[in-house]
Amino acid sequence: SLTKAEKAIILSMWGKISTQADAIGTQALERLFASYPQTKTYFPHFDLRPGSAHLRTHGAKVAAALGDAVKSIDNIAGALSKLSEMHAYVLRVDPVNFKLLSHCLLVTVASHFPADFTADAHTAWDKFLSIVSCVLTEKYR
Ligand code: ZNH
Repeated sequence: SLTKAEKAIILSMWGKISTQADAIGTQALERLFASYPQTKTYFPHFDLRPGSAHLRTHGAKVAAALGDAVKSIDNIAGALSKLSEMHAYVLRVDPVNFKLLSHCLLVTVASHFPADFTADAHTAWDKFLSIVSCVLTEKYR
């Protein structure tokens, strides 16, 4: 779990990220589909060209869910429980894909905030995103 110092890093960086969260979510998805095109198979009903309305709407939703997790950093499982059921029972996304999206989110945050993205910040974000991914995949059977 996250240390006090790691939580402080996430909270303080989210303060900056939140002003452009939609763009960051969208860019992370663009990286996901460009670098790992197999992930596109979950979105056959979307226009996945960079900057499409679908990408921007979905990017904003993913970012909002991360914001909910940040706001409830001591109870991420509680904050994302509905979303967890949806990913397990309805969407059935293979858990390997969460590592790919987490990586793309990490790279996107790093590219937007290079000065903040120290080794400690890298560790904190990596741990935070893996907790979020665990929560979203824990109901799979
Ligand atoms: Zn997911 C959906 C989040 C991952 C796929 N998602 C979704 C949503 C959200 C999310 C918020 C919306 C919901 C509603 O509407 O209610 N995700 C998320 C997060 C994450 C994720 C936070 C991590 C981090 N996903 C994921 C992955 C994948 C996915 C990895 C694959 C690849 N999702 C998905 C889909 C959907 C979703 C397919 C549906 C879409 C539509 O709209 O249709």
